[in-house]
Amino acid sequence: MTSAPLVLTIAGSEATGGAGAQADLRTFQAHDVFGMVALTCIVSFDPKADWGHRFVPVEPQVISDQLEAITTAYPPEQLSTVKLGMLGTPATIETVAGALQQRRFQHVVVDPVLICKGQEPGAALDTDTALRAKILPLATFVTPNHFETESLSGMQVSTVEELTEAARRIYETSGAIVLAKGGVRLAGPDAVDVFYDGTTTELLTAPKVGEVPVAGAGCTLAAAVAARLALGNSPLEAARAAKEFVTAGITDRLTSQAPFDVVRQQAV
Ligand code: PXL
Repeated sequence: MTSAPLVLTIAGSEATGGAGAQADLRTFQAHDVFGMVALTCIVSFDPKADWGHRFVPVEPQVISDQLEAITTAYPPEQLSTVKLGMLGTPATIETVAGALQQRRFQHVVVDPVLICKGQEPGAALDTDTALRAKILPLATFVTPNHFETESLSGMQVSTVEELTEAARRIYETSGAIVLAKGGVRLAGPDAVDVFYDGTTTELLTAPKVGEVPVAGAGCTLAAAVAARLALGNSPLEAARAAKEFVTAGITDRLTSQAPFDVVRQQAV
């Protein structure tokens, strides 16, 4: 028997493997934690339509079934960390929130994926509302990107000072530790993310690797935070290590016939 920690991701499949559950599992493996997936949706890019998202949600009952199997197989003392990625519909959010209320996890790392190209704007708004109301209150750690940070904080963010203020606001409303990602969206030579846990504010900074966002970076960062927490790191240590991990993966990114590069996770 080995005692490698366990981590669950509740996330979607992105068929080409750049983002979603595939990126999460590779990240878990790179950290030598044992990963498992409850699949929420299947995204298939459409090369005939500018690589837009074709999005198919998994039936709520099937999501519940997966979570039942996982949480019954692995009791809380064995599986205490969960990462949430794309949920995609209000029905999925309802199902996942219900399951997380029944089975409490010590660490609930939420990547608050708010919009998915190819979804109806109306549906995305419903999803956004449901995510705020039902998932954020259950989060212990949240990793919003620039767009999500603006949306969740209700403020415009174009400087590191504003990103810091926005991270504090999200902490105040959610109670979750925040790692707000400026990424390539803020001007300047560095990709700056802000960590805030109610007392400590820390800027995590790395030189930008190009100016174009790389697919799977958000999934990988949140999954690396989850893996590190499962390994017993403090939230701040987890954030620092996750930033290094994703920066290395962006540097070593994979190109393809698709119009975006993807993060390539490397063993730590
Ligand atoms: O990176 C956000 C994301 C998360 N999960 C899935 C996705 C995407 C973006 O394409 O497809 C399944």
